[in-house]
Amino acid sequence: MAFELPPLPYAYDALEPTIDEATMKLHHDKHHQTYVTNLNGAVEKHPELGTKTPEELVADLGAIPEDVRGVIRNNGGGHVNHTMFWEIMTPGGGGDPTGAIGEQITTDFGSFEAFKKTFNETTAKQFGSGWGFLVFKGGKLEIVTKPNQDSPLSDGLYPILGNDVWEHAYYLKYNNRRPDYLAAWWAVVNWDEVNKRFATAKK
Ligand code: MN3
Repeated sequence: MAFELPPLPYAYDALEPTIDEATMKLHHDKHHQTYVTNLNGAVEKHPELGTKTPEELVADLGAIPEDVRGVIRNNGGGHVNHTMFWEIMTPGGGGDPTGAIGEQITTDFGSFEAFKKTFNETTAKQFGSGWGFLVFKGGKLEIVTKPNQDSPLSDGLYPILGNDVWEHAYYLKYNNRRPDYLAAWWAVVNWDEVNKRFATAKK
């Protein structure tokens, strides 16, 4: 197998009460596993793709053979997005953003509160399944939404953080209340990891 499901970096119940154990189990073990399985299925047809990282595959979809391009867009994207998602959360996370990302958020949005409001409102409006991402474009932070499992990497932009608004990410606990999930999610954000990703985005 070219690609493997990374283990969750904490226990399934570690993000309670923000994200419930049952959601984490299904989300990681079933949904993310399916993206990895389908990605491997596509790479089996074109073994040369297995020498690239999932990020490289998603960043250059034009270079992917046409017969598997859609599968890699969806499942390579799903793999990359979820791998980031587990890492940018942590038990005991949340609070105000620290370090360079904290300063940049204040510069570009005025305050953390204003940033959260814009991020939550923008992402709540994503029609159907998708993600809200924070990216760094032209020296400024920008919030973008993407449908399905599309990644900002495909636009040449590195996701600094992202929240999953597929119903599978929140429906068991929050039902149809996507804005409540978005508002609560900040309590588990791992700002150390987000700062590492911001440093990568600036390169
Ligand atoms: Mn998901």
